[in-house]
Amino acid sequence: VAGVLGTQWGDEGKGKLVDILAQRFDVVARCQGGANAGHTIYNSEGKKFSLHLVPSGILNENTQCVIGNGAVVHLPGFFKEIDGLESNGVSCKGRILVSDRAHLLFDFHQVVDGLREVELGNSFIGTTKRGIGPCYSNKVIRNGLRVSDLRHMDTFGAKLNTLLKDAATRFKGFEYSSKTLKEEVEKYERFAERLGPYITDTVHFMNESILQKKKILVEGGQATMLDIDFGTYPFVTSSSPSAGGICTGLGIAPRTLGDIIGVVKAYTTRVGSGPFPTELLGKTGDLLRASGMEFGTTTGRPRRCGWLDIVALRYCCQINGFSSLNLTKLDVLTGLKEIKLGTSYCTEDGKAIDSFPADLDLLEQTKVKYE
Ligand code: 2SA
Ligand code: MG
Repeated sequence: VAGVLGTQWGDEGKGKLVDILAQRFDVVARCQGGANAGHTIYNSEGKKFSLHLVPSGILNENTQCVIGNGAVVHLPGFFKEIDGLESNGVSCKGRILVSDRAHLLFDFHQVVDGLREVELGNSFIGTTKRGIGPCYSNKVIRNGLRVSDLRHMDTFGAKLNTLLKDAATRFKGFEYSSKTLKEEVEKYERFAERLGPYITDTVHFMNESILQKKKILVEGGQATMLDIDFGTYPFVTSSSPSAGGICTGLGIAPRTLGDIIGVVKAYTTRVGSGPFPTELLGKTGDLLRASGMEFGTTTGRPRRCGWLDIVALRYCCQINGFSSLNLTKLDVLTGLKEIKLGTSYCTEDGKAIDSFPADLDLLEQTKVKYE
């Protein structure tokens, strides 16, 4: 089992690497996140594809794709993505397995995501508003619905009703009526039927594939600096995009893991709020954004740009134990007279900071030393 993981704040170019490597793998799997990921890839004919939940391996016709238990699945979006792929000649039938343990992400999660952001005012997180946080919240508080619940449509409505009522109690702006519930349940009855052939015990599938010596590639979404545990909390996503997430998100043992490749962009970008020690706010930042085409795949948002942060990268290497790094977008730096690397941090009064700080106040005041 090999993995491709993001080492910064996402958008390092993981999708492109996965697409290239997929030709040598039998299985490509997602272990975390949902449609907040955005992977832009071009096929051999130069056609552009923007993938969100479907693993990038889908463009390679011999690859089997898995959406693991650690991922969250928004079915309307999933089917839209599949329809888009199929209408562009990419066959998905029988090639995507969706874990029966994965949690379902509903439209209402997206609404709640937006309401939470408004409520946060100036300290908003800058989420993709894809409902990721609210869906994982339900998972962790243990009242979420999973793909396997689609096999029990008789109790589905009552469970969903609890979630909708909770949201209506919690948020003033949340509109809810028995009509919305009824429509939603009817929609999911249709989805249940359509998803049927995709639903799989992927834990069993993954472990059988390992026994059969199939080659498996795990495609990370987001990145370690957005990890719920290791990232710049609370300005993070709600899943584990680090190496540990491969095991928990697919149900495979640590000792089955082989090469873990960290993808690192030759400079740094970040979308959304939160600390970014090497951020460039002036002309150089604008230049990187323009020549690197740094706009979100999912939301189209302009990305914040800055120099490569070696302190954060070192921290990320400790957590993931990469066997190699894939340096991307080096060409974007073409023409710059000076290219800087942030190699150490210190406090405002010059005291060295040895490791990547958990404390956001400290991080905000951090001075970066460049080479
Ligand atoms: P969320 O929606 O709850 O996961 O947002 C929480 C934080 O995680 C960041 N995040 C991302 N950062 C970069 N790329 C992501 N995917 C898309 C892309 C983003 C887009 O590949 O371009 O299109 O805007 C991604 N997904 C989540 C997010 O910005 C918040 O900081
Ligand atoms: Mg991306």
